[in-house]
Amino acid sequence: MAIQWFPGHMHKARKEIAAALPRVDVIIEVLDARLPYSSQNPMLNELRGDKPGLRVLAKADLADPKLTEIWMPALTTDTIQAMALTQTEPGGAKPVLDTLSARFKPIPNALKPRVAMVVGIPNVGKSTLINALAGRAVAKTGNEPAITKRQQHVRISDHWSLRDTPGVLWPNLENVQGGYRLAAVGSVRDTAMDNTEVCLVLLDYALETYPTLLRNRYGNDAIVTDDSTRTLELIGKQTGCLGARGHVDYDRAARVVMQDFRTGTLGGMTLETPEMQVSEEQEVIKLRQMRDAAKLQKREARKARRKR
Ligand SMILES: Nc1nc2c(ncn2[C@@H]2O[C@H](COP(=O)(O)OP(=O)(O)O)[C@@H](O)[C@H]2O)c(=O)[nH]1
Ligand SMILES: [Mg+2]
Repeated sequence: MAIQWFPGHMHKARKEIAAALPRVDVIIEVLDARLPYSSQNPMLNELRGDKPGLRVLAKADLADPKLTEIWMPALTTDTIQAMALTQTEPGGAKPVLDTLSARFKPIPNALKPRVAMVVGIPNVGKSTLINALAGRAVAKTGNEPAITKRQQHVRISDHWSLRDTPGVLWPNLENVQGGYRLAAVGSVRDTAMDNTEVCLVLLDYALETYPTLLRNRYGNDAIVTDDSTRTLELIGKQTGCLGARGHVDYDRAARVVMQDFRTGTLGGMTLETPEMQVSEEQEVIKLRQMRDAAKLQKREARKARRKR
């Protein structure tokens, strides 16, 4: 399901969205309620200008409702409205249509309906939303970017139509910690990350933020709040993930924990807070500056060598 992004993909996706935007009245940006920050596309804010937008936090049923509340104002701007959705419930997408109708009065005697476009990273719930709004299965399945030459529109109400192909964008990959969280929810695949590593990052956070959810699932004795490796080992024993000579198979144990997390079996968890976003963004800026400084130094050294 997850796809890997290469510069060529990103360039193409960016060009497609930019080309479509002039004919779009509202951008519906689908985010993962568990990752309201890392599931954003780093380029979209620049592309959208002051075009009106809706930010839909999908998979709200898998997130922590308290944090979803906290995130709402942080995701809202003068032109962007935020809402949380559980699309697996019948009528789960209705608030989107209601908001579109409430926010944009119909144009009297309009010949054409207004157009909305759904965008977001892979696996976040775009197709589910498009199909729910259309009232039937219209969205192309799979995560391949659009290959249709002509944009197909579907009516979703008297005054609105929707592109039936979502704009597939890449997530925020510059922040390493965010990359692990995207892997934990299953939205990116990185061959350099193994299950155990991803799971330990998830467990570090969950042990600090949601220890009770872990205790409820795996038993009090399996949870060692200051040691995620030990906790994973105990969970492995607890759930029978054993390999040669009865040693815990960490990879299998990690899969069990991530499966429990992804399906919501552990309970609603949100992996990011607005404070984390601020501090991690500062970290990324610092790293960028260091990288630029190193590049400059190399260039100067090369110049100096050439002069000699
Ligand atoms: N639990 C839950 N699952 C959802 C929700 N929205 C979408 N999904 C599931 O997430 C997966 C990816 O959805 P899809 O619409 O194909 O994502 P896309 O790649 O962005 O088009 C599917 O298995 C959906 O059933 C939601 O609100 N809650
Ligand atoms: Mg899709």
